[in-house]
Amino acid sequence: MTYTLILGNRLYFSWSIAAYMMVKKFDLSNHVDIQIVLPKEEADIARFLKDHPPAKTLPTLITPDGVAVSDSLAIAEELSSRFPDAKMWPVDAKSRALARTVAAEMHSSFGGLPGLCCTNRVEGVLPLTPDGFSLQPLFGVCQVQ
Ligand SMILES: N[C@@H](CCC(=O)N[C@@H](CS)C(=O)NCC(=O)O)C(=O)O
Repeated sequence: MTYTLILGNRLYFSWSIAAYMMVKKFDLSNHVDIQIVLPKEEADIARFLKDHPPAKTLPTLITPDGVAVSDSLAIAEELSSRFPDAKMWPVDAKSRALARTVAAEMHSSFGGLPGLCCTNRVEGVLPLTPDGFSLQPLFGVCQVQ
């Protein structure tokens, strides 16, 4: 059973880097084929993905049963359900609850962050201003745990 993970260029596409790191960190490379979109296709990603509705963004995971999962948190949840041995979420219930909180918060609450701190692994990362985005309390709780 092979999954296909379609990614943008990992030098610039932060959402794609996140999905790529999931596959590497949890040792899923034997199950997940990585396909990188070519630069000439980056301008119209929705068109590139037209054969995989409802996907319109990268990363997109195509499951062996043909479902296009096209949101990085949904990809994380789907891989976690399908590969329980990988233990993508912490096993301990309290740690898992916190991990889910932080992942969901990061995913839904900081929409301006990618625009302010563009990912560019060629030229480097721009300075982060965590206070402006109230990231500090979130990270603080994680450090205490
Ligand atoms: N919520 C999505 C966001 C993904 C996203 O916005 N991807 C951008 C590239 S970094 C994209 O594919 N944009 C193409 C478009 O909007 O046409 C996720 O978590 O994966």
